Amino acid sequence: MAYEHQKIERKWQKQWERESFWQAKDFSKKKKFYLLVEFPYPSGQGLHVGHCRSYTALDIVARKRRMEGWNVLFPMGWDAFGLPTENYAVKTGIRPEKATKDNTDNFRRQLKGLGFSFDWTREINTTDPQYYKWTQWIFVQLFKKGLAYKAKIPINWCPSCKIGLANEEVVEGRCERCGAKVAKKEKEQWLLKITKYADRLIEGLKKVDYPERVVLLQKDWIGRSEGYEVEFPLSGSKQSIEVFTTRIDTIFGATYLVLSPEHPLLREDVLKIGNYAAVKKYIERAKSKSDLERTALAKEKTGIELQGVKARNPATGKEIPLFVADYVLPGYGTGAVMAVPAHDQRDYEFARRYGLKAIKVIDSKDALDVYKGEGKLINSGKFNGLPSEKARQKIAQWLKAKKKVNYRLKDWIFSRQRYWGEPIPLVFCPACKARIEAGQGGRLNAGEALNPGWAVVDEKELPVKLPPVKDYKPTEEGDSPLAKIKNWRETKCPRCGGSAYRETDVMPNWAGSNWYFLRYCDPRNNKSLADPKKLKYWLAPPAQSPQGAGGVDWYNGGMEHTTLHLLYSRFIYKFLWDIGAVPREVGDEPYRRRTAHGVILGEGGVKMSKSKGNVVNPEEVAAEYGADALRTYEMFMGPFEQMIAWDTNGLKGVRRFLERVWQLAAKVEAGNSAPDKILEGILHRTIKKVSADIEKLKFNTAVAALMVLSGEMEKRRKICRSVWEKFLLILSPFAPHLAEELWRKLGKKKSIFQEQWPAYSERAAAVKEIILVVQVNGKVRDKIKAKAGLSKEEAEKIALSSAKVRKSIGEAKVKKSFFVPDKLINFVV
Ligand code: ANZ
Ligand code: ZN
Repeated sequence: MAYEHQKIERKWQKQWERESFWQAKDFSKKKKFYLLVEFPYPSGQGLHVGHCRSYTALDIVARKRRMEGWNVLFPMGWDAFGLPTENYAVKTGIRPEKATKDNTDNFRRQLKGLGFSFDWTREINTTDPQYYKWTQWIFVQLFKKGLAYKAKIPINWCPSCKIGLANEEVVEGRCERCGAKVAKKEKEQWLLKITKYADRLIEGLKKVDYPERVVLLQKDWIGRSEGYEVEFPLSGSKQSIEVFTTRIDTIFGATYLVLSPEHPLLREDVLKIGNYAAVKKYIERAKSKSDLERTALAKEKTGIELQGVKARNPATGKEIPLFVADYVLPGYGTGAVMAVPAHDQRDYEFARRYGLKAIKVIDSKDALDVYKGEGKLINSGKFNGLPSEKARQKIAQWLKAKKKVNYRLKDWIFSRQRYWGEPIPLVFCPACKARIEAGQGGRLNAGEALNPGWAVVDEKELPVKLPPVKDYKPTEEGDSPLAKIKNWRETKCPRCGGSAYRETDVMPNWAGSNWYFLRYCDPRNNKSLADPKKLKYWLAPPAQSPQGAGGVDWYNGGMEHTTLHLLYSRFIYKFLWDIGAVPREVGDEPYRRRTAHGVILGEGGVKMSKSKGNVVNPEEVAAEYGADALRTYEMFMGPFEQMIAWDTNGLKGVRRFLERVWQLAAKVEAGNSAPDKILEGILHRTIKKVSADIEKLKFNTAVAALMVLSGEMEKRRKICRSVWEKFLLILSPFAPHLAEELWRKLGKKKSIFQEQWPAYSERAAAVKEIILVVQVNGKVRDKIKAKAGLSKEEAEKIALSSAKVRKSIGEAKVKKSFFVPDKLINFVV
């Protein structure tokens, strides 16, 4: 009988769904386990093989956990707000709601066709008003606590499309659609004070189980840096320049100062700069460069001296020149640096180019141009001889410098001037603003005090729904198309009842994915974002959690989301925990364990892309080779965490493996017979390996072990039933449909997924019998069962104990013997 994957797969998918096998049960007495995969953006292209890698991996864990007796939550939903759908609407006029519905229908059908065991009763969609009501509610809480504020900041602006661009729409400094050079434009934006949580976001990393590289990425992104702020007085002026430095121990080597082009002292010519016109021109040019272009180490450093202005180094008392240079950024520290060319690479390059002096102030054994390390001070007056650490304290004390902690992390820009996002639920009232500014505003919450005139929409009026529009294009000034809908924009002030208008910005992509894992715990709640009792059930730390961390038990996703998404959602979660929207007992970290899978590249190792025509469509693969073959292949293709190229030959090999498993069924003995001890030994070692490998994400070696076991079974005429059953059980998470079909062929009434995950026996696993072939002068004389791992001497002894062998040797003398471990011994006589 042929292995007809299509028939089998459809059949079991329907039956599993009918029997609601994968439904998670709130408050079940069983131990709970919450497994989460990053929910997809439902693009028009449909499912990608990369999605399948993540989903198959945790589907395997989910199936195994259920068989181990856990109550498993393994949900799925849609992160459906975003640019592609919106741009499609701009181009075609097709409503984003319609496109989203079509795309999610397609994704759901595709996912079901691959046999993932998601609990579809908990499906969520971030664009559903019943969902984004709570995304807005979270924003309202942030505002009330003073964690949201409006500020003018530069955005990427395409002067030709007249549209603000997201970072991903800027390709090499140009607009992704029209190719025009992107400019910076100042625009009012809402920001969230994630920086207030910076220390806790670092601290919390100690509690969780993340891969080392992810922990480093999180820390890097936050970029905590301890240093000092030091003042450099300007000669002949009362003004001074404040710099931020982590190396105040090098201050005797500071031979010039550098200001960022955006430094407030340069905005107008308050310093009476001799060449102000040239300086101004330089500043203008810097505006068109990105931060990355400005700070890249490889880039040539440019700058211009401020003529007629000098500063005094407070340590040496000497006059030093001032420069403006774009390698100094405005948003970091004080936007000004003391340059130490002997000990800082960028300063060194700049100094060499402009012929500036370098003074070595840290002793180093090597004669380097730039020594970046620490050491004993030289050329530093009374501080000579002190080690860097000590010198920093002493010099700071002497100069009365302020200790300062800086973060690379910036506040999070939380508005977009677009349509397809959650409307920001705020209203602006000019009358209230005037009253507040005159000190007659009455009682204000922290957000109202911080943003005079702005107030939150009454919570009873949430969600603020997206109104239908005719034209999805932003306005000429780059405002959201919502700004064009007068009767939506104009409203009543929630504080005074006067005429006011709504915020027309919407939230960024990340808003809905910040907290979605909470909603899965209670997806239809219309009284709160989720019932605290359910949150407690699903997120409470298990007894064996070492640091008491709770949250999602295991979260897998792409490496590309281990910086921003992880950071943003950890921040929002901590905030929700602080205000009590999440129960205390759960702890303030949302994900107890995080893992990340590698990207799948196209055949030959190039990136998969539509333009290269090398995109593999999982649905087509499943139709031709089977969902089970696709799943098993994606687990077998290589180490889970590594980038790996698609290889159709590999896929075909896995398909052949499954076909051979299918054929093996014919050899299974009808009744229970005494087990073949050697095969049983291999089986138990396989159970042990597969069980452990799944937990360690070593899916490729787990599949390899299954292949070895099936190869052993192939060698036999008959397969003992008990061995076969256990083999099917451990194969079932990988190739669920095939395993279920073969299981039922054994006459089983219950599904294989209602069985228990097999335990392995150390004793059985230890039995490693072999057949020792004994030859005399190359002729086989006997085959003896023996323990594996014999030494040559032991093998000789066993061989010579055989009567057949002794007879064949007779009176002759053994000249020498050859030994192949675990296989053969040959006597030469
Ligand atoms: C003098 C010095 C000597 C420095 C030396 C470094 C090494 P992190 O560690 O990233 O915090 N810096 C300060 N503000 C800057 C800005 N706005 N743009 C560019 N660079 C800036 O880096 C802190 C160091 O980066 C500071 O310490 C300052 O240079 C520079 F041997 O001061 B340092
Ligand atoms: Zn008002």
